[in-house]
Amino acid sequence: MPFTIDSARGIFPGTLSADVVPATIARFSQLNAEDQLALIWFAYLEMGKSITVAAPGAANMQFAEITMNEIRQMSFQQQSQVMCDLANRADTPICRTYATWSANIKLGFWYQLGQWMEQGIVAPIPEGYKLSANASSVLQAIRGGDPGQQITILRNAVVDMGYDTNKLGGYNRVSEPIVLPQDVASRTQVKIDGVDNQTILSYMNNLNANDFDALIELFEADGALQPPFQRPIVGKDAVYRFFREDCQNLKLMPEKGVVEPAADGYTQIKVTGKVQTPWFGAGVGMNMAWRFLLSPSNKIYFVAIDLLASPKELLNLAR
Ligand code: 45D
Repeated sequence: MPFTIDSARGIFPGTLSADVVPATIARFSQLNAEDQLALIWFAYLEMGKSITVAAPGAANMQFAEITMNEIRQMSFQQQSQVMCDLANRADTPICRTYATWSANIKLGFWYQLGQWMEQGIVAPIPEGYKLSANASSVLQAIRGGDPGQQITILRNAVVDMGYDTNKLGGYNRVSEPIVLPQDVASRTQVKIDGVDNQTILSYMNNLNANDFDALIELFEADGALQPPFQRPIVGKDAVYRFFREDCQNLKLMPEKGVVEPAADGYTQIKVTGKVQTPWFGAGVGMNMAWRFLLSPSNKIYFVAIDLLASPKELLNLAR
């Protein structure tokens, strides 16, 4: 084996990812809970002026419903406490429940809370709340990101809240219902300038069609996928679960790429283009790169998905 997952992570080292995302999240997590909540509220309001977030479907909200209703019945003071607990990653029943939810359920939960805050059903951020100097400077950093970077910062902030899953012990993961794959006749096929490798094209087309059964067969048994700003997810079972839990209804719009031979019959392929999330649809096109390492049997041994630092990076296909 010429590669390990660890060495594969280093292919196309010149790829510049959006450092603003982890840097901002690190600073955000140092703030106190009140500042965190107020900051997200202000960031969310500002973003809402230029992009609209789609309401989650009822089927996706059913798992958060019991908790949502519980919160709805509480006094303002109790509601504020729940939100602070989530930001503090406290050990409470609600923080434990929250920890079992997939990213999209967590986002749907906050989406609903945000609506209720606007409607006066849930405790608002106190009128005239003044962010600390540090929090203002984190908000300023968020403003400096492009829309794709901004929504990724918000998403990561939400995903990090609640009780630590590592401390939960065994638990049942809760995610949205699985949608059926799109029927074959109505699928669109991507075209990638510079790439005609079938595995790569099938990867994009199957993910776009929510066809996770076909998609996972493109991977080596010990293959891995590295989502933006995360550690690799290793092995077919774990990657398959990730696809089903976190990757429905994405729209991948790859544009161009480069194919190069690597050691011992492996092939490295870098593709750049845009990705849309169902939360914002065509309103936000995230600038992305995929860095694939294919085995000699043309299966995916490794793929890293990066959120790019700037649109200029879409043109960077250098090795
Ligand atoms: O705390 O090839 C309030 C993979 C205030 C798969 C609030 C992929 C208080 C393989 C406003 C109420 C998945 C890796 C909070 C590709 C408070 C693959 C609420 C990539 C929290 C391409 C805030 C996919 C709210 C990608 C409601 C890159 C915030 C997907 C809502 C990226 C924020 C998806 C939302 C992203 C953010 C989605 C809805 C970045 C959604 C972001």
